[in-house]
Amino acid sequence: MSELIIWTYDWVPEGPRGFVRDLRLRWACEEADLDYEVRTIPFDGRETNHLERQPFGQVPFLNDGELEIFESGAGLLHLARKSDKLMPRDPVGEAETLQWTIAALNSMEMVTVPWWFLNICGDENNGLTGWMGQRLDHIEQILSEREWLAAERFTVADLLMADVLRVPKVRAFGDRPVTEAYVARATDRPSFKKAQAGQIALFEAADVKRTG
Ligand SMILES: N[C@@H](CCC(=O)N[C@@H](CS)C(=O)NCC(=O)O)C(=O)O
Repeated sequence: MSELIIWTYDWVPEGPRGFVRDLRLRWACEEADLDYEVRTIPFDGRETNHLERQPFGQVPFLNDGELEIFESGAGLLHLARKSDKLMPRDPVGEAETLQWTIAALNSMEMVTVPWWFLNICGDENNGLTGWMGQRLDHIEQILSEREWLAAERFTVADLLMADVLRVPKVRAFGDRPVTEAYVARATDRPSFKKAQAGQIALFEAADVKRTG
């Protein structure tokens, strides 16, 4: 049995397949050659059926032996401590990786997710549009000067930033070729493809069970 267990829903509708955040943890384990299992909790009743494991009723969460951890960012940093493939061990490389990991969550995703949500709700005057454009312009500039965000190589910070930026509506928001190439570079990695295929296969198999 693997020590590392990644938890996700047992099924999701087609739309989010390939984007559910357990993919971040799968991708990290694939990058770092860490052995892991995926287990599921019921999608139906998700608001309350696992609050003792994820206080907001969301996924993913992670077990590492006796240790339990929720929030995909926390899970990623936990995994990054196990392998220098995800985070360098020198103080400068590590600090750069940490800062860009937090930036992906707290400067980028904290804008992209609310913007995306208003967008899919059909808000024609999405008040976050200017803010969203500024953030994406900044990252376009940063990426025009470097291939990867930290330590001059792929790290967990890129895994997270690319996962935030690869959302189709975010990708389609304006023409930013450098960011587009960055997302393509990251998602072209075999570890991403394997992680994504694994997630999609799980949810497809669940379709069969749901429909009998
Ligand atoms: N900040 C959380 C967000 C988790 C999250 O949004 N999970 C989605 C799936 S990708 C979810 O569980 N959505 C169901 C819900 O919010 O009810 C993390 O990064 O782990």
